[in-house]
Amino acid sequence: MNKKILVTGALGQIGSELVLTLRRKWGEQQVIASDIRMPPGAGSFADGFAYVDCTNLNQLRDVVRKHDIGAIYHLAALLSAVAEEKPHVAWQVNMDGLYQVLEVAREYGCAVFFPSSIGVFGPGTPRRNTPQDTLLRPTTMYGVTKVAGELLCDYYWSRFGVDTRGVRFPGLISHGAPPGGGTTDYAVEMFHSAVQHRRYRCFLRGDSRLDMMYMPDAIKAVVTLMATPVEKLVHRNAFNVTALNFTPEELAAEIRRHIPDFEVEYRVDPVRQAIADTWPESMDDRVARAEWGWQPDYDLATLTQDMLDHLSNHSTDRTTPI
Ligand code: NAD
Ligand code: AKB
Repeated sequence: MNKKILVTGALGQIGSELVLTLRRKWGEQQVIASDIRMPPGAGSFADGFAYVDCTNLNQLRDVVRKHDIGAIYHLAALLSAVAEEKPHVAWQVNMDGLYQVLEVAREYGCAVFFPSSIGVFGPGTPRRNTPQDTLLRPTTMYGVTKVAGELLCDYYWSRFGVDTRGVRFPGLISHGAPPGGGTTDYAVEMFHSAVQHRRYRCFLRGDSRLDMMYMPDAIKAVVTLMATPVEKLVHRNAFNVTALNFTPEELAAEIRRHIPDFEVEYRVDPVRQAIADTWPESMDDRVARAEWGWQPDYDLATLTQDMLDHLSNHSTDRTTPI
């Protein structure tokens, strides 16, 4: 590969792991990480890092021209809970940002990866076995920007031939960079709190079942989809992908198999609970499996074991005990 890759929002939960994988695959010099935060200290992120605000067309153009970028993995966004707190900012970052990225991709012939979300679904969508092609009427600003984003990516492909691709991720669980303010963040927090404090105060009801995925599977999905020959893709920008689903009570029970005295208190946040209540319990991802061979590796038991192994070995206190 001669042309380089640009990752926007690269210091976030997904980007901080995706950049490392892409650099291992394509070479250190081939991947430019960018964000509106600066990377902490020296290290692999500080090399090959560019400050890029995705809402700034000139900054995007400059970095794409300077580094001869051939593909943009556009991860910069506000997540569901933060987007409900700041809907105007969410529109600017999630919609204006994507629009500028697509414009630059059109001008410079770049491919684009755009991560959509289970946030595209709403109260009218079937919550179990949620189909690939179904009603998309979300009730959150996050969901509105994700539905519009999927459509905009489709449009740039059909109208301008920009090679846009994307998936609808469920909640992602990882032990690296902390999640950025979503509804499914409870699952990540629960692991950290279990290891550090043996107790956790959960902001969702104990029986709130949601689709989830471990980060290594999410990274595998991105890399596999982007490597798929274009003629195999029909859906392009909005593939349902999932790996597992569980409730907070079920996750706590699985953690208790390793930490028997772990306790959870449920104190519901009505805003995030209302969001969770409109999201799928289990998506149907057969289209992704058929079109590009999607297949997750982790189930709840293997994810839990791996998370606890990592967190026990590198304990950092980033959570507040109840
Ligand atoms: P995150 O919140 O952890 O990271 C987002 C990054 O974007 C942050 O580092 C932030 O500094 C940066 N950013 C914010 N505004 C910016 C701007 N104007 N210009 C450039 N950078 C900016 O998010 P994430 O979890 O890594 O998610 C990445 C993408 O994947 C988002 O589009 C998100 O909606 C999507 N997604 C994530 C999940 C999940 O569970 N993490 C699930 C579904 C979809
Ligand atoms: C969020 O909760 O906002 C994200 C997502 C599922 O899109 N984790």
